[in-house]
Amino acid sequence: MVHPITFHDHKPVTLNLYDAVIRGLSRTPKSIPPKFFYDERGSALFAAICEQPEYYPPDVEQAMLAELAGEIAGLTGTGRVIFEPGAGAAAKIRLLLPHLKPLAYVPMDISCEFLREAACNLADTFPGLPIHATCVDFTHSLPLPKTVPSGPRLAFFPGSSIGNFTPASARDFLAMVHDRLGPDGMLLIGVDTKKDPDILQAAYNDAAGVTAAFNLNLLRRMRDEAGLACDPAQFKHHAFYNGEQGRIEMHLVSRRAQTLYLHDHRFQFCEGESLHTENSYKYTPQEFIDLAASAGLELEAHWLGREALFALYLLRSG
Ligand code: AVJ
Repeated sequence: MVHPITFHDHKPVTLNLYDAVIRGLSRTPKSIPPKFFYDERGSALFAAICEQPEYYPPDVEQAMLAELAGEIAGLTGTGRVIFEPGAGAAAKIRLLLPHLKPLAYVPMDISCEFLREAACNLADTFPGLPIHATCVDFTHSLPLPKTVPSGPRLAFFPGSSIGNFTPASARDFLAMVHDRLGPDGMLLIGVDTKKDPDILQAAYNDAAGVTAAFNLNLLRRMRDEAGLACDPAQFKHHAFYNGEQGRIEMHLVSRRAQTLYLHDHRFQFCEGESLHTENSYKYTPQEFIDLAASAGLELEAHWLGREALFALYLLRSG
């Protein structure tokens, strides 16, 4: 069967990791953007995190999407062009496709081979759906291929990926989405809620250690792809809820004083010093509705999942 897939590679990462390592390790405190988690192995590890019992978001969100798909389609109508920044395995869109009957689907992801695989698998289940897989760093741009048909657009941004941005950059990102939506556009976005810190804490410290492996994979990548001389075993995973900032923070903490070398650069770590790898902001419904409004997106509807663990918002570009 001929699959109607086109693939557009904007070469998102290879050029940037080396620079990001040098810049990130030179800063105080040391930090590196979470998008570098997602090489093929990192994307697979993230998929494994989503299977962990402590990591509730995928479960709760998928149950919501399955239950609400018809209602959502009633509000969006059918025949839109759907684009999904950070589509990953493109699992969640499957729940919506039979109801939303889009003109085309544009999955966007930084992990090219992972994206290619996901697009092929999707095409097997939904033959006849035009898929325009776009490999891109969505924090920089949201390029829709020229071959995408014209029609009203729907952005789909599930999984609380928005939580990786600081609130100020989240607003900039939402404004960029707003821009891409054009007239009559809509955004369906999944956002993690504020809740009992113990539940949050457990979600990022699963007993099987998959989140720790995901975090430590970044060091392996910095070593193998950027050439940083380091031993991942000399760092440990640390994740906690920062209540003042309303965010989970993930860090890689140095087990001892050590110096890491990269060509002419040297980076010193004290014992216990951390490399900050991720923020995951949590929002009350009112906080998120206000944030969306500040980017010009008006609330159409919103829903809370089981025990208010997760929220879905349908917004209009207005
Ligand atoms: C993909 C950003 C939503 O913040 O929960 C999961 C990534 N990191 N466990 C999140 C993640 C550690 C995830 N997001």
